[in-house]
Order: sequence, then C-alpha cells, then structure tokens
Amino acid sequence: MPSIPQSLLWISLVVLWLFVLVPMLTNKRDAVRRTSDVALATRVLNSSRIARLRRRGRGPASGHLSDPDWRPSAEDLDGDNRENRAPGRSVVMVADQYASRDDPPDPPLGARHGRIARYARGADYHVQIKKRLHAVCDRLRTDHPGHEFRAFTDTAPVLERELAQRAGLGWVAKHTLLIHPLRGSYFFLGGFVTTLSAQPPPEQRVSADHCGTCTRCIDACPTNAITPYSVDASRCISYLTIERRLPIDERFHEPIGDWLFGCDICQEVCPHNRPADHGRAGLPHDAYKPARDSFDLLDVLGWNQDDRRSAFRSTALKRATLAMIKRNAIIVAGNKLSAADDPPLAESIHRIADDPQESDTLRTVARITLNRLNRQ
Ligand code: B12
Ligand code: SF4
Ligand code: SF4
Repeated sequence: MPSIPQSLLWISLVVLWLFVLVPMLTNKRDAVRRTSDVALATRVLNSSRIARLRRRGRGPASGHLSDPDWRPSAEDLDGDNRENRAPGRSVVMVADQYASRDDPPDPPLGARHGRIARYARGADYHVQIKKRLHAVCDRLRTDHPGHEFRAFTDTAPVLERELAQRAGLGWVAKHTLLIHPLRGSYFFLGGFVTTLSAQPPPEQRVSADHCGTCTRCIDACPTNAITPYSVDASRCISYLTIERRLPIDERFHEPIGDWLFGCDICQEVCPHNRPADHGRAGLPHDAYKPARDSFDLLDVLGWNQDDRRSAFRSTALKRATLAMIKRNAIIVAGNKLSAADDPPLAESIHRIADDPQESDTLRTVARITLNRLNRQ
C-alpha cells in the first residue's frame, strides 16, 4: 500500500467536510460491503467539528493514548477551526462486532482459572480489521487513482469513539464506550482516512444518548473507575492488566477478582448488551469465535517465553508480556486462595516470591499477595 505522509494523515483527520457525487459514494459503500464484510455498519463522516490530537507535542508523553497521566485539552479535541472548514477530506468509520448481546452469559469459571475479556478471546482484531480495510482501500485506490487512503484501528492517535459517534454508529455512553442502539457495545472500531470526498448517506444520523438515568456500569465497576462519561484509566482493570508494566497497587488486587486480561464488567451489566427481542443484534465475524475464555493460573505461572508465545499467537493477548501476565495470574490466584485452599497454587506463589531469578516486579507482587493472604 503506498504510504500516506503523516502530515496528510493528520490533515485528513481534521478536515472533514461534505463532498462530491452520490454515485461515487454508492461505489464506495458497495466496495466496503463486498470486500470488508464488516459485521456492523459503515458510515461516512460528515462533520466540520472533529475531535483530534495535534501531531506534535500535544499527545501523551508515553506516546500511547492509554497513558493515565494524559488527557487531551479542550483545544486538542475541538475541531472547530479554519483547517476543518477546508473541503474535500473524509473519514470512513467501521464497527466490527466481536460478540453478540444475544450470547449466553459466560459459564462458571474453573476454580483455578483466570478470565479473559471477550475482545481478546478470538483472532487479533488489529490484524483482522486492517486486513479487510486494506482490501477496501486497495479497491478504492484502483477505482480512484491519485487518491490516498490509510486504514487505522486502535493504535493510531485517532479518537475513534468520537469519530464513530459523529459517523452515526452509536453514542459514547457513560462508561465511555460506543453503544449501537440495536447491537450493544461488543464491537471494535476502525476506519480509513482518504483524500477522496464522499457524501454521507442521507439516512445517516447521530444517535441519541440512551443511557438516561441508568448508572449500572458506574455502580458495578469494582475499582470505581467510572464517573459519567469518563473513565479514570489509572483505576481501570483493563489498563492495569493490559497496559501497565509495573506492579499493580495493592488496593486494586482484590477488586481485580478473576480478571486475568482486561475486564468486561461495565459492558456485562449494561442493559444494551442484554439479549434483545428485535432480532437485529448482529453476529460477530467468524474470526472472533472464542478460542478460549480463560487460562489455568497454575499453567500461566509456569510459562516460559515460548509457552506465552504459543498461547497468545494471533490474538490481542500479545499486548501482555510474560511478566505482566504472570503478575496478573499471581493477583488472581491470591483472590482465589482467599476464597478456597489450593496448595499447588499457593506453592507456586511462594516459589516466585523466593526465587532470586524472578524479576523484581513478580517477586514484589507475590510477596504482597502472600502478606495479604496471611492477614486474613
Ligand atoms: C486508551 C484506550 C483505553 C484505555 C483508556 C480508556 C478510556 N476510556 O479512555 C484503557 C486501557 C483503560 C481501555 C480500556 C478498554 N478499552 Co480501550 N481504547 C483506548 C484507545 C486506544 C484510546 C482511547 C482514548 O482516546 N483515550 C484517551 C482518553 C483521554 O479519552 P477519554 O478520556 O475517554 O476522552 C474521550 C471523551 O470523553 C471525549 N472527551 C474528553 N474530553 C473532551 C473534551 C471535549 C471538548 C470534547 C469535544 C470531547 C472530550 O473525547 C475523548 C475521545 O473519545 C481506543 C482506540 C482509539 N484510538 O480511540 C480504545 C477503545 C476505546 N477501547 C476499546 C475497548 C474494547 C476497551 C475495553 C472494553 C477492553 C476490555 N474489555 O478490557 C476497555 C473498556 C474500559 C472502558 N470502560 O473504557 C474499543 C471500544 C469500542 C467501543 N465499542 O467503544 C476502542 C475504540 C478500541 C477499538 N479500536 O475498538 N482503553
Ligand atoms: S473495564 Fe472494568 S474496571 Fe474498567 S471501567 Fe469497566 S468495569 Fe471498571
Ligand atoms: S450501563 Fe447504563 S449508564 Fe452505563 S453505559 Fe449502559 S446504559 Fe449507559
């Protein structure tokens, strides 16, 4: 795929405007439908006010959007400036379902197992979405020579929920995730930016906010990470277990419960993820068929690099290093042991606490866990 200059990417993101011919759009939408097989929907954005980050010096110091010490300023997020009024750039947003609100609830977990969030149970979405988006972009490149297209999902500094909301894919809800009014929130977001101009379909509407007076996600969050429409990432189990590389503060150990990787609680309790009777809950793409929903903690605690590599192959679990997943496993094992005896599991934590070959992080977490168990 020809590379698109970074500056163009940024300009493309901020410069969203109404564009050209409906027939061209029809081609584009057909191409997206035929080639990408996106499970939820495709929309073309039509907005002169678009959330964005500045490319230089405005993003998180760590370079990653999950940095809990960073928040975009209103200026970063406010797209209402002269650049945005220039014509002829567009962003197409897609949503790709990984689970259905009609799925049965998780079966009870094995006594020694730690749970994986739904989004990471099947194939790696970064690869899956990019593959399908690249196919769409390739086709559009052939149909529209001279135009540039660049696909993104998750990793680019793009505020995907804001864009998707403006593209009519749902509303940014109190737990800060995007909810589609019929399909719920178990989907990924992605899209592509292009120099091509496109007309949003006439039926495209920004969804109303259907959270109303509900506070279930806020009440259910075990670490009190949610205030309406905002998540404190430094308290979120998803951040702690997937992004944080250092030891996890002891006050979060018990609330982590049995979450070995990620957390779905705020989505599980949401009424918009309950089974629906309208028959339009949608089906996830086959690639996301769960290969596993948990791991045996004793296995994880005994893994070496090769074991981790083969267990995580082709999945989004790869984000966790060996030290991170073992750290998480120690914390979850501690929670299991506080409820029921399991001598081999306890022995495994003792071994890590006393092993000078283990990393400082793992030994620290193991000792904190043993102290916690001794206090009970
Ligand atoms: C960083 C990140 C995280 C962090 C922080 C989450 C967060 N709420 O910000 C952590 C690691 C905690 C996380 C967790 C999860 N994530 Co995440 N995450 C991201 C990522 C990479 C960036 C999000 C971001 O912009 N953060 C920056 C902070 C500062 O944003 P914010 O505080 O929420 O501010 C937003 C709004 O409040 C608003 N806003 C704030 N201030 C202002 C001011 C003004 C003036 C305006 C106009 C707007 C505005 O704009 C911001 C952007 O939307 C996106 C992918 C992407 N590139 O967008 C995925 C993404 C949001 N995550 C996703 C998922 C699936 C999850 C998890 C469900 C995974 C799991 N099961 O464990 C959890 C859910 C936790 C939760 N309730 O949010 C999906 C969500 C899909 C959906 N249906 O919405 C995304 C879109 C990835 C993807 N490509 O599919 N995530
Ligand atoms: S993912 Fe879990 S910890 Fe994070 S906000 Fe949702 S319920 Fe809270
Ligand atoms: S649980 Fe309630 S408040 Fe939270 S996102 Fe769902 S509808 Fe909105």
